[in-house]
Amino acid sequence: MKLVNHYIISLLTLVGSVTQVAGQQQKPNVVLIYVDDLGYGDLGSYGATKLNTPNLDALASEGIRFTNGHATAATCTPSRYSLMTGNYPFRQTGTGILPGDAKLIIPQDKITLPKVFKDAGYQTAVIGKWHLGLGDQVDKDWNGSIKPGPLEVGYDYSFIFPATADRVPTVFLENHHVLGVNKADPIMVSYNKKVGSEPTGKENPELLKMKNSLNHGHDNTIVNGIGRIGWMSGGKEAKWVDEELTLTFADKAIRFIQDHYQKPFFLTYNATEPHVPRMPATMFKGKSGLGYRGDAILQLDYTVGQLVKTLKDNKVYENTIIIFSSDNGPVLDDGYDDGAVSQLNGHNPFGPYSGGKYSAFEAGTRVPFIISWPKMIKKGTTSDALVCQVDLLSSFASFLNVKYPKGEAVDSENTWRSFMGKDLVGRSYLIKASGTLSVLKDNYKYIKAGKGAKRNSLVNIELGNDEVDQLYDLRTDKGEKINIAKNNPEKVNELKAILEKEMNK
Ligand code: NG6
Ligand code: CA
Repeated sequence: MKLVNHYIISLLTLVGSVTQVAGQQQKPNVVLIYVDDLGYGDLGSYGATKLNTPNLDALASEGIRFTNGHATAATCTPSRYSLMTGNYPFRQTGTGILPGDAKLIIPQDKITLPKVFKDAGYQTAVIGKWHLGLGDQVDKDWNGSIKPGPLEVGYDYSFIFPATADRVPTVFLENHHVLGVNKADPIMVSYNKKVGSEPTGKENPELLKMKNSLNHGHDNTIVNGIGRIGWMSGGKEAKWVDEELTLTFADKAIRFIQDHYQKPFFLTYNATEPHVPRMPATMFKGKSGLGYRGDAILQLDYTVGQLVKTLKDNKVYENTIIIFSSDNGPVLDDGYDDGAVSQLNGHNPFGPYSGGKYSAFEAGTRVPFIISWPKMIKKGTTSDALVCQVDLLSSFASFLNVKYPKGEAVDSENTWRSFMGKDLVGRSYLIKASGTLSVLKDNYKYIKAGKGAKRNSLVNIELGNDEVDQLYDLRTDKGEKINIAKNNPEKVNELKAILEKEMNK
């Protein structure tokens, strides 16, 4: 008997070690943490001194921190469109900031970032903000099955809100359905006219717990004491409470990891911080001393810590690639009186750059960009390589040996070696879209001449537009203050030609 037991024990040990070896050879998990409106200067690892972001700084010190990492646009929808499709947003019309009732803008028959992982056998999920439209038309029944959406473009599981936290409907969707739908209290949504009889910020400003800032929108239906963009009625049990948003998303993400860590997974975690309305959980309110914007960043940092802890607890951290970036640069007053300006206290979300969200200047699109993979990436690397979110698709396709048709994801370059810190140059050039288009190459920045407003005074941001062509040398002029186009016609022509070639592709 003893001998048999011994035999069984050795057999078990053997089986254990075999699975362990197999586990080590397993493809890495990938967690993409894609945040909303976080600026280049918002993290300690990028120079912030008035805010503590220990968990995000730890990611940077355990991996690689890019100083020249970009979104393709200075607002949400176009940047997310690029991340998902591998195409610049100007290749498809209708990729600007979407209303909350928009239809899906991601083609279902083309390669997407999650499809790359799915094709490679990964389990895929998206949790958090979506803002890429849902359904095949604007007019849809929010109380029924809503598709196409994330599940039709590559995700096996989704737990999202449709657009932005300041747009109705303020509800969660799990896969095809709104959570908490009650047929007796149907949800109605409109972006044209008021629906139902719920109070609006315009008619009942006395009901607001956070005021809209002067002359800004956000004065339609009030939900949870906050005026939103768009009108909504019904769905009393379905409406979220802003203070619970992130804790809900984090809980879903943690569960997803716990339930799927035994096989490779790709998790997109689309955090809503620090986008407006900034209304963090009670435990973060007032903690940063910088108003709710700062508190929201602390909440984000805490959540990232929870995700990392879950990976570590389940012993998959070492072989998980964590990618952290933001969809566009920072803005302080984006329409609510939330203390972002009055309690800034010397914090500088823009870093050394000009502009911000909505702007063609660097702060619009140059964002924190961190990749960690403890097993493979050298700790504490800083890279100045020109990298962009649009390249994740092609780079992972190449790494995972996934093929897709030639005419798809045309702007996505395989920059895997740069992402891994092995190549410090990156792309040869990058096109960026805000109101106008710009080209970044060898630290030269060309901004196409255009008629757009120079400044958005509501949000207090320079938009980077000018009637004349602009050229900046970012090595000596990060703030894009001295236009050297006139004295450098050859450089201007070179970058202009690149832009024209790309636009006619
Ligand atoms: C703007 C909103 C802003 C924000 C933005 C989209 C007003 C005055 N401003 O129109 O608050 O929602 O759209 O942000 O309503 S993004 O990060 O999703 O692109
Ligand atoms: Ca955004």
